[in-house]
Amino acid sequence: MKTLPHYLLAHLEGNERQIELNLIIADIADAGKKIAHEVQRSGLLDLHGAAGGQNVHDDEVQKLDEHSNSIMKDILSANEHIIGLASEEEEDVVDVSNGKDHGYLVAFDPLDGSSNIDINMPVGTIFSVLPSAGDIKEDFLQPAGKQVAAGYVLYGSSTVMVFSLGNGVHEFTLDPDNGEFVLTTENIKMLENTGYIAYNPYVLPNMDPKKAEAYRQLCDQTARSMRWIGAMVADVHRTLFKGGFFAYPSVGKGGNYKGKLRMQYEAKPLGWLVEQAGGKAILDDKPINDLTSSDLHQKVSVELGDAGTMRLFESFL
Ligand code: P6P
Repeated sequence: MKTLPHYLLAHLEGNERQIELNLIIADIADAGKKIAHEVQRSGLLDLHGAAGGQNVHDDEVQKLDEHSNSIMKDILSANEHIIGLASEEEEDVVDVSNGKDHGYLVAFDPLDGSSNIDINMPVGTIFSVLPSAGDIKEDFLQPAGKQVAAGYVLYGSSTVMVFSLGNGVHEFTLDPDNGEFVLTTENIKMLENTGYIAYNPYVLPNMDPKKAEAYRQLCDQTARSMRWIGAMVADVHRTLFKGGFFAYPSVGKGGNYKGKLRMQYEAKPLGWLVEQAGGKAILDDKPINDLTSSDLHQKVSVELGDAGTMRLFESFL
């Protein structure tokens, strides 16, 4: 079976940019291995629970959020091709350009779904890679379609890394015996009109009534089971492999609806990845690829899924 280094070398295409991107993917894989090691032992190392503080979203930061964020920052800031970092756990961009006027930007959620940690449910690291000509703050806000790579590392019953460099979506599984990521699924293509429905039913009364009705009709018309893991990275992984629908709509009172999911390092990378696998993603009710971010920590609504299920859903809007 092909290891990740073997796969990356075999797909170099001989151009400089591919080499740089492959080195970034290799570093993210290394960070994922370190985070996986901590996640597996979190209950033994007193890494459960809150770190005592809030992030920019006023979410309570878990100890493992902080730890994972440090691992990602330490490894990625040492990569000569990366000039800027953005993280759910960092209020502002982290300039690691060292005077270079071009390179790549990596936005990441170091540990998505961290409220699952203490109950041993899946969590994951999500990443998005964008090109930059030096205006780091501005270049992070580029549309999803400008991403040159995106993916995640999912810490579940096994640790898997799923990503695309724009030429197909591939899954690598961490072999605990030798510490290598091994190619386990190449060119993932989403099954259509099948799979599970995933959204938090609690939000229905607090969302746009027309969209709530579309959610209800999708459930009634498809009569499919519902799954809600509480970690977007895990729900999207299941949707990639089984087909289906994942959503987190804007919610609020009195028509003042606001998104919950983070555009930069949840919705943009995972939505783009779903589209790379033949699915469809709508962020803030717009097609994903042309949508720029308003700010680094913008929150949006997300509806994504296999192409057939999304066609049916959109017919109800
Ligand atoms: P709720 C995790 O905090 C997250 O941002 C997504 O990964 C997940 O899908 C969602 O929030 C869960 O939200 O309201 O069901 O806890």
